[in-house]
Amino acid sequence: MLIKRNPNGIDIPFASEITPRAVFESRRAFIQKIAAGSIAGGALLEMATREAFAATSGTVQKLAAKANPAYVVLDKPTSYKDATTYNNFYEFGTDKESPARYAPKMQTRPWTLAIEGEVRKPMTLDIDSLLKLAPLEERIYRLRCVEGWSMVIPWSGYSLAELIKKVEPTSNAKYVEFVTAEDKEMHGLRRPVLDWPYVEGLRIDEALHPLTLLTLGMYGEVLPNQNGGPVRIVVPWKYGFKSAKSIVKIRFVKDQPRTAWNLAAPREYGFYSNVNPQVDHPRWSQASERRIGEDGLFAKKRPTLMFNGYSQVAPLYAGMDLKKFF
Ligand SMILES: Nc1nc2c(c(=O)[nH]1)N[C@H]1C(S)=C(S)[C@@H](COP(=O)(O)O)O[C@H]1N2
Ligand SMILES: [Mo]
Repeated sequence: MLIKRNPNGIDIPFASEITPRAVFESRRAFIQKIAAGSIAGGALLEMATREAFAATSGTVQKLAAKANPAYVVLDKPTSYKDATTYNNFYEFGTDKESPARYAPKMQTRPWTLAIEGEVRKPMTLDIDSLLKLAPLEERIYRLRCVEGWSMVIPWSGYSLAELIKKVEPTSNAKYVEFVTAEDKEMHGLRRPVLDWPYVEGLRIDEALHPLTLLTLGMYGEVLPNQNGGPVRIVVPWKYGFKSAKSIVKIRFVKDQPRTAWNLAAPREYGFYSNVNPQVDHPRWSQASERRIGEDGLFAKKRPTLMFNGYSQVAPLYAGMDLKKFF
């Protein structure tokens, strides 16, 4: 996001993976069956998730989560390898490869998440309590980075609303702020790239929307640190940077919180940052995107969808000028 790039926002592609032929064939058969109407509902979901899981690490701790068909996009999931080696996590360095190299060294146990501010029941929860707070669901979401690329990731977690209910926000709680850890392994903190710690925020109704996911895992396993382990937020209708990684604090506040990217470049990154193909970034178009894994020389870009395709959130912004509140 700081790096100068061409107007389409394409950065240097990493070594792309070629889909093995067998996977490709089975996917084609799968899609033909969907088209013919011979697969539906649960079976469809099960196949989609099995495919997503085909290439996990195999070494990371498994995490049981029940697929929630209401929150599954049918786009082909990004390979586990791409999702865990092409990351934005500036605390570990500003290039795409550094998070995978350095983040695994961060200690994620013990880890606590403090929930405070305008709530009747402030609490500090460790990862085991977070894992038990509500049933873990598997959801396959699109993630659209403001830089112009996207992925499709099967996350495990539950609606942030489940946690919000437990702490009982007061009527003063109009916004929610998320604060990322400052860890000794985060060498990026030594450089003033952003005003550390990384902070993000949502309006309370956005935070309460069932799509907003408190995330503890992906691909059926514990969340890798480079993807925001042990706990992060995922807000799929907003640009990726709204989905703060490795959080240690959630604060309920009265006034719109400061956010790291808005502080760094207010003209480029607004508080809302809803995915919107009609509102260009000042330095590049947001009309289309490059899906990671489809980035061969001749791969076509995909059109970017309003709210990243999550049109159910539109009522949250009824009557708002989304060019002004970008
Ligand atoms: N703390 C923190 N959270 C962060 C970032 C970051 O640099 N620091 N990068 C964001 C950006 S720009 C994106 S696109 C997503 C990427 O998530 P992923 O690596 O799991 O795909 O994380 C977001 N969360
Ligand atoms: Mo991003």
